[in-house]
Amino acid sequence: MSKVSLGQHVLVELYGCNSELLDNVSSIEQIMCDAAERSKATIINVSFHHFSPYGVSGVVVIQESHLAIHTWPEYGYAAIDVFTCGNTVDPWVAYAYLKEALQAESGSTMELKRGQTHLMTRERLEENIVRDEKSRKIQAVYKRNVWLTERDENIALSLRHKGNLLYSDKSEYQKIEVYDTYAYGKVLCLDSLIMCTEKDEQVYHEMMVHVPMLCHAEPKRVLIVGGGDGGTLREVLKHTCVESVVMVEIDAKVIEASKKHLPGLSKAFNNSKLDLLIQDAIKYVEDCAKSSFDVVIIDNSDPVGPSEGLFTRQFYENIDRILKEDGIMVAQSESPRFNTEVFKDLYKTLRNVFACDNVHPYLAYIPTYPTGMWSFAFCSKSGIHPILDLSQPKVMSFVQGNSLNYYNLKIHSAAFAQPNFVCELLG
Ligand code: SPD
Repeated sequence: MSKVSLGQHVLVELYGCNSELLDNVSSIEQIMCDAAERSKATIINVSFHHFSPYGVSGVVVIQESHLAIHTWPEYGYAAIDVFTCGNTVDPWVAYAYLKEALQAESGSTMELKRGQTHLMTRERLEENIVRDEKSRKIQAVYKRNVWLTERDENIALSLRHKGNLLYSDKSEYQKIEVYDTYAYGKVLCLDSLIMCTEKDEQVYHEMMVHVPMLCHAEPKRVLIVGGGDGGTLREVLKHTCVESVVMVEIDAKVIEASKKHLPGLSKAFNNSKLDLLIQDAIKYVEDCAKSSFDVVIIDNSDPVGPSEGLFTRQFYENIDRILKEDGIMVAQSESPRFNTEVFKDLYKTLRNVFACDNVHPYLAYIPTYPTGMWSFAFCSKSGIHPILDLSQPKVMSFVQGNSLNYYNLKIHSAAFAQPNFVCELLG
């Protein structure tokens, strides 16, 4: 008896693939769609995710079943399955193409016959009533469904993006990418971690800058550590009393990516008050003269890779030294919910350096950062209090004169209110 099946399911193992390709969600999506089309399948929908730190998973739903992939860039390995029904689609064409496109050194396959007809009996089911011929046709136009996912082992945040990366490069410090997402506009990622999105970057940058700048009597000289996207600089320059800004960013490619794709953030880079230094801020603050700045803003990335050294006691001792007597420093201090240990350690360090009473944590709500709850550390050298010493008329006139997205007088005070669990973390 000849054995006929409803479908062919080819399980594919590809070894020694190009790791960079395996970690690029847009390329993987494109290659999988090309494989489907070459094997004469009709694509219905696609859904692809990138995971941090690395790896891509995705599926191409075809009228004749599906193609799916899971990649392990760190092993150069891809697990793929090509499931086709009927006899118009050839899964072996897809296999040959995928092996070549992913630059696999070796591949192996296993074929399963799915739905063996001699083991089943066919029932007659009523067909759905269709009113016209048009509605019978399956739409050949599919919607790209590609996702950027930032996650650790327990929590993930995904943003759907338009498919092709706008910018993708590797510097000697990190991987830099810009995605175009549907909900949050363009997104800058460093080593697959979201740094800012066009839609909610104002929250971060306004809170990071206006809180210390408006607490200081007259900030004339400002230092920005990091901040390569330009958002912090843009906000600092809204304060007309500023005479000069030194910005020390380690990675010129972050600035390049922002200038190319995030004009709303990077528009202040050609301001004549700016002295832009591409160098390691740790070294810069070590060499910098005592009492050089009124305000220092630490706009660093998370404490992995190039930013690790910006969370140490030695670094903050230097910041303390280079601040003037009435100087103020603000540092982004991660999420108390997500980066709990880093948060606790950082505040311990800051309290040792600036004295406990001179360190004031404050919060803001940034949906695209892990947990949405983000914190900043306000540290003053001479004991300036961020609420008691604030000139309310000054804040109101600043807010009135600048069309801000998030910051205002009430937010300023409210931001320093701590939920109980944060108070506990801080001891
Ligand atoms: N996980 C997000 C940490 C963001 C810290 N800095 C962002 C830079 C924006 N200028």
